[in-house]
Amino acid sequence: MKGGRSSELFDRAKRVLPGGVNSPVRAFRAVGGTPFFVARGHGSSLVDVDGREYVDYVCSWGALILGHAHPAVLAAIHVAAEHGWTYGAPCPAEVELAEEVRGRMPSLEVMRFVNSGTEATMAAVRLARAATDRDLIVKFEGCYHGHADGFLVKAGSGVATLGLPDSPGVPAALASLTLTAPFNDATAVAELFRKHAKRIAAVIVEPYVGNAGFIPPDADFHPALRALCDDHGALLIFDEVMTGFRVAAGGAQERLGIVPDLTTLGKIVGGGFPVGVYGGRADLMRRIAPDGPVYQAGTLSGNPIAMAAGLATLRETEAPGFYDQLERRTARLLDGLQEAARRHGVPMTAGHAGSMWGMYLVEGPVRNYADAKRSDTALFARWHKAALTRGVFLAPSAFEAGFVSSAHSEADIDFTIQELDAALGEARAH
Ligand code: KE4
Repeated sequence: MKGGRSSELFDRAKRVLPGGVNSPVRAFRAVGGTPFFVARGHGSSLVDVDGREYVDYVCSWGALILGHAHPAVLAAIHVAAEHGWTYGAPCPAEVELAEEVRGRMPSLEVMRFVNSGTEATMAAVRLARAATDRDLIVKFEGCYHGHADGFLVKAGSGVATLGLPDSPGVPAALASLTLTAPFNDATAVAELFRKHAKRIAAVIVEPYVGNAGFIPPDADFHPALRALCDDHGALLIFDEVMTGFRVAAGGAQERLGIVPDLTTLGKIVGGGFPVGVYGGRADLMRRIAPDGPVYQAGTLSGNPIAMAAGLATLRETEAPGFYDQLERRTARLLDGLQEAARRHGVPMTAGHAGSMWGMYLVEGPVRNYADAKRSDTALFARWHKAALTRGVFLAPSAFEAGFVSSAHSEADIDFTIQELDAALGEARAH
């Protein structure tokens, strides 16, 4: 966006924040232009400081499954805040939310709340290493599990968006403890187990990859990972920070019928407040201090405001037909986009699971990160910019997923298809 208050704010921001942002992908580096600064969000829309309105498909990177400022969440926060907002001592809300999570995802027999997805995956990996007395971790190219040192190896999300070769500052000794394989390639994982036998503590995976765009698993991929971990005494960690309560009421593990040993959650579980969760088999989680010796702690973990927001959010998603309607609207959106791409002669590979979706501007199939990188990122950047001028906010990267919330109406979907169609025509014409 040219000029206006966003530009002024961005100039000020760049003097005090790296790249003018508090998370790299927000800087629009991959799509160009100046990021808009948000004045307010309501339902499915964001309004920027210059008064422009956008239908929002970022939804705080998947956290806002109910959309912005949902009244039930707002009311819960208000009630909670009247009584203070952090105690540094146990409170009923953290027990209630933990029981709610376990009710939805029974594999989390025991869990611990933290303040971000990064903290959750850090702790889950530390626990896996302690429980197995092994050091190596397997992750998949293009998957992102937060910014802890060991995960910044062939990572997705902002690392992929900015084309960063991993990250300086991660000691080679630490990076060498992270092995990688292509997503959907169980043979490559079997080979890693063959070569590294009893040294692999865990395999950590985004069950549906959302940090390289949207890549669904082959039907036999996760069963193969489950079997390989069982055969080799390693733990299977489902990183459901994005897929949890998103792709199904019980997350990807419910949709796929896989029981991981440990699961990490974030985003939706806090209703847009800073909450992460790691949890799983009781025999593993009982190793966490103070029950056991594996240390992990956090000043604001389980605070009553975040717990109230998470609880109110999950309860709203239990409405009859909630997930079916989200999936139908998402499918309609993608059908519209694919039809538009066909008419404009633009190759597009699109997919979704529940209301998590993505599309690549390339002929399919897209089964892994190498395939995803064939996407026409220059055309995507032009499309993104044209979409913004038409009031549609897509993730500012070809390597991020999009999200539909329950606040996205049928009229929003119609508007989006119409405007993204026109925007794609514009982008292609250049
Ligand atoms: P946070 O530390 O950002 O709360 O969570 C890290 C994380 C872990 N695991 C998965 C599967 C994730 O998707 C994430 C965070 N997702 C990105 C969106 N691609 C966060 C957006 C950003 O970094 O600004």
